[in-house]
Amino acid sequence: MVLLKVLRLVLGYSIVAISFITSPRKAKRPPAQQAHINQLAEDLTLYQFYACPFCVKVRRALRRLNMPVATINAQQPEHKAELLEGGGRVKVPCLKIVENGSTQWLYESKAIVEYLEKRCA
Ligand SMILES: N[C@@H](CCC(=O)N[C@@H](CS)C(=O)NCC(=O)O)C(=O)O
Repeated sequence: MVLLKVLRLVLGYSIVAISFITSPRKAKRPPAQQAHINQLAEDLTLYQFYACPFCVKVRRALRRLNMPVATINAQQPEHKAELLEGGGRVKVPCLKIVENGSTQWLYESKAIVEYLEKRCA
């Protein structure tokens, strides 16, 4: 059990390191367009674990799309509780979307990346 945890940590941090070295380029846009994306990003919060490979995938997409979405460490007890209460389970990545007064909790890295790409298109 402990060995599995250590292995998972080593793998997670290796992926973080590789991702850092191979960081994608940020999209470049005219200032007005970027301001629009920045505004869209204010409605979004990414609940994540730093060394989770699926979270790395979403963070890379955010960088590539140049979308400054706030990230929250879901390992901290108060944020873990928010995620459980709002989304229904402690699974990351999870994107909290606040739109027109309603809140949606989107799980699954693939669905999150697709949603972000659609919002930036
Ligand atoms: N298919 C999911 C996998 C996400 C996943 O397995 N996340 C792990 C952390 S790396 C987790 O939150 N596990 C807790 C759980 O599934 O309850 C995705 O692509 O987002």
